[in-house]
Amino acid sequence: MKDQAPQATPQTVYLKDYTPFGWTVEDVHLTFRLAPEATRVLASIHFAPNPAAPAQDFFLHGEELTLIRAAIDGVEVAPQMVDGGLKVAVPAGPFLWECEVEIAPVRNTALEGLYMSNGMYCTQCEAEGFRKITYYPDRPDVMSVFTVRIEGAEPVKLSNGNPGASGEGFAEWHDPWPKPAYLFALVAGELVNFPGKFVTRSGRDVDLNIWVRPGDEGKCSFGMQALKDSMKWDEDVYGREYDLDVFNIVAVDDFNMGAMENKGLNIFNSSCVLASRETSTDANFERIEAIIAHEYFHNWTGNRITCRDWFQLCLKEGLTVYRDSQFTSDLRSAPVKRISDVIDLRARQFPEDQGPLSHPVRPESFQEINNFYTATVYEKGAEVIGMLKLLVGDEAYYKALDLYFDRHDGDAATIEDWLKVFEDATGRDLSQFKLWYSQSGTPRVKVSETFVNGTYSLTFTQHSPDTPNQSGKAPQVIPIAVGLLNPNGDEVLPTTVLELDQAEQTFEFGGFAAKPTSSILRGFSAPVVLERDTSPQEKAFLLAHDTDSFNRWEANRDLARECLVSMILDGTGPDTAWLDGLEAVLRDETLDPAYRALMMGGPGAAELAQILHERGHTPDPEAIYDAGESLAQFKAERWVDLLPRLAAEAQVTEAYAPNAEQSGKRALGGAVLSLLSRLDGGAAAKAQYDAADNMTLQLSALVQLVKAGKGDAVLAAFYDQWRHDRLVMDKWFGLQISALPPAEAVERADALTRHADFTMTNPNRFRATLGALSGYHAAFHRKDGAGYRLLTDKLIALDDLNPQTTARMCSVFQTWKRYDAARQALVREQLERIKAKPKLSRDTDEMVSRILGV
Ligand code: B3K
Ligand code: ZN
Repeated sequence: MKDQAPQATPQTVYLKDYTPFGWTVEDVHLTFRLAPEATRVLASIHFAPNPAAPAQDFFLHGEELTLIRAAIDGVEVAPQMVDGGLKVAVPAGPFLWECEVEIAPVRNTALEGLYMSNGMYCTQCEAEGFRKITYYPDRPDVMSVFTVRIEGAEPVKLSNGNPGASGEGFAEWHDPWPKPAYLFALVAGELVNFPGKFVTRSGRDVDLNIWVRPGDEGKCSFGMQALKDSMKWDEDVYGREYDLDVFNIVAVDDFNMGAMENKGLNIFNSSCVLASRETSTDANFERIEAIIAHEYFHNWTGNRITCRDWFQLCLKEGLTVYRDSQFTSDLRSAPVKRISDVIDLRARQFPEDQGPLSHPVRPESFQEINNFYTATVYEKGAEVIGMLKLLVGDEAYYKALDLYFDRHDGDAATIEDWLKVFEDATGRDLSQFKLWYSQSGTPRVKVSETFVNGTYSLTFTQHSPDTPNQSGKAPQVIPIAVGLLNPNGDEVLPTTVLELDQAEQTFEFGGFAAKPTSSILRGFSAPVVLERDTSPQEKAFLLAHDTDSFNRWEANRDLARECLVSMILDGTGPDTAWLDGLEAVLRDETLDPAYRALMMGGPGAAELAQILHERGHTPDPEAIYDAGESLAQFKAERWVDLLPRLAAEAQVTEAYAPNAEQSGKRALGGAVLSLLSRLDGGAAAKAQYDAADNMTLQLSALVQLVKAGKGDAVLAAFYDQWRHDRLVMDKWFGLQISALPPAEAVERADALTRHADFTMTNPNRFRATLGALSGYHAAFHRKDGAGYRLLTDKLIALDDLNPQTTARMCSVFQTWKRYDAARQALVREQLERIKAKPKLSRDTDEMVSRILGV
């Protein structure tokens, strides 16, 4: 029997339609006979009727599989091939399903299911990739114990759980923890390991390994330490221990995302685990540490407790992002982490929430679930947990978490289950809070103040604008952290959390001799847009005095934003009062250099475009770019005395370490260098480049040299130095696009896509090149549409190879309606060109349709 399972036709799936699967899976035995063109997968699965489910046909998912043989209780059967899988008549009681399929990993460029990367076999099954490996009920609420046998000549053969027997040409693995199929993993190839050990607090010895291609062993020690730190942190803070004898991490070059939390066998994009001083920047190190922690933390929040269905994705992702942010805050600097997270939220989640792709943290329908691994589900999902913790307090939060782990260990759970543990642990009614999961869009909070007879009042109103498929939203519970300062700058009301739960509400604070100044939404206590009419003097006062480090930074950002907006709209010069206030902060050596580096940054071009649009103006990308350039030039000239002083402070004299302290100094140094290079024609950058013994300094110098028009020789030298290293070459591809003037960047990106080292099949290289273009506001939105056209050409070509990465990158068009009619027409033309592509993938089709609003 040879039957090719057809591709599933697109259909919309709804949260409200959830129905349990009609059978439970008692155990799964899989045998893989590896061959690049023709891998055989033999499955042997015991099913039993699920008494909790309604009657239904026996259906197994399967896509792009060639069925060789199927049998029930040892008798060969001929299943009916249907859309997205197969159906077959089964006995009324328990039965054994056996099936053999053939797949071709070497031809799998979508990087979903079993595929090959540089000769290595690897898998990616979340969300719905397991159905490309064998026929199976590929849904997260079907959990089972897996035993795997891998046959092949590859020296290293890995799967989930603990190792079993192995010998010439085979290796066996057994995972005792029931899991959904999306957590299945297999890796086989010529790999070497960087080993480590961890002893859990109850005394279990765990063998740790980072598996890499020969030659990369020297880039594993940082990741190994991050893993050990994560294991310890989860024990100390959440009381969670690891539960297997081994924990394996594998680095893979071709991967659609950062990493994947498969049980006991995490698979990582090599860019998110390999690190060395020479090849990785400080930012790379910090990201690697956070991603290793994130995937490790999923062992409890995701694996031991998983999701009932994919609508509940934020249950594991929002919580795990929240946990990894806590980890980074504890290991590094909490204020710097908070500010960085908010910058990221505003850059990635706000545009999503305020545009055609807006969806609730728990979406209610989808066509392709891979399109919903979004900043809303992840980052806003984490913000929702942060708000919950603020509302119930730390002690109640950890009590609720203990209850969650006790009550739901081994479950496929829902947001209702999650909120119920908080209700049970605290006695609070969370029905209104639950709106954060179902209402999309960014709430807008307006605040006004009065001061009468010593009583200071703050009146808040909240409003959530309409979003696709949602209008007339109800007021949400919004925790607003507030502090008050007296005219001397002393704090007269320490941070207090106000609970805004009505459309309009007033809070009073009595007993003041003089009108205090309020610091509102401290620590960015809720993911909202705060609208407040305040004077520049009041902002300057907060910049000088606020005791909340986030709001001090925020005051500066607001002043920078207003300065840039008037430069863009009115052609005024920079606000010198603000710059003097900022200079005083920058000169304050008691402040962390990393914090001061953040103060030196302002709102980016895309954020300014959004603000202009909100205020009823049509953003002009060229004017935004020019204002940014002239402000930077003005700062450089005004701070001619300050810059050398800061540069001296930023010097690191000890041996390189990617810790918070040193990285903060180098971040400050980088910000200073970008201004200095405007004055010295790149001389300091050249000196830094020549002396650099680490990638952070080498790269920041190279960027400035390219900006100063002195990059060509250095770019060539950099290429010769690093052409053997794919991850460093990704930086080389990206930086020369983003550091060139907008007029040259599109042509450079185009030329780079024809470079011998460019490849469409490696997502990192594609993202490094086309992502640099689409992230460069003035270049991407060039008036002649060249940026839109180049990206579209490449997306159309990529869709046949890798739908997931194509669809994800389409989201750069989500803001198109902010721009002028001519630009909108140019974008529409490109979106329609993608829509018209023959055999457009389900992933890309859904994204483009949503962006177009059709
Ligand atoms: N859970 C994976 C993401 C899977 C994405 C599938 N398109 C990594 C993570 O969030 O940890
Ligand atoms: Zn995750």
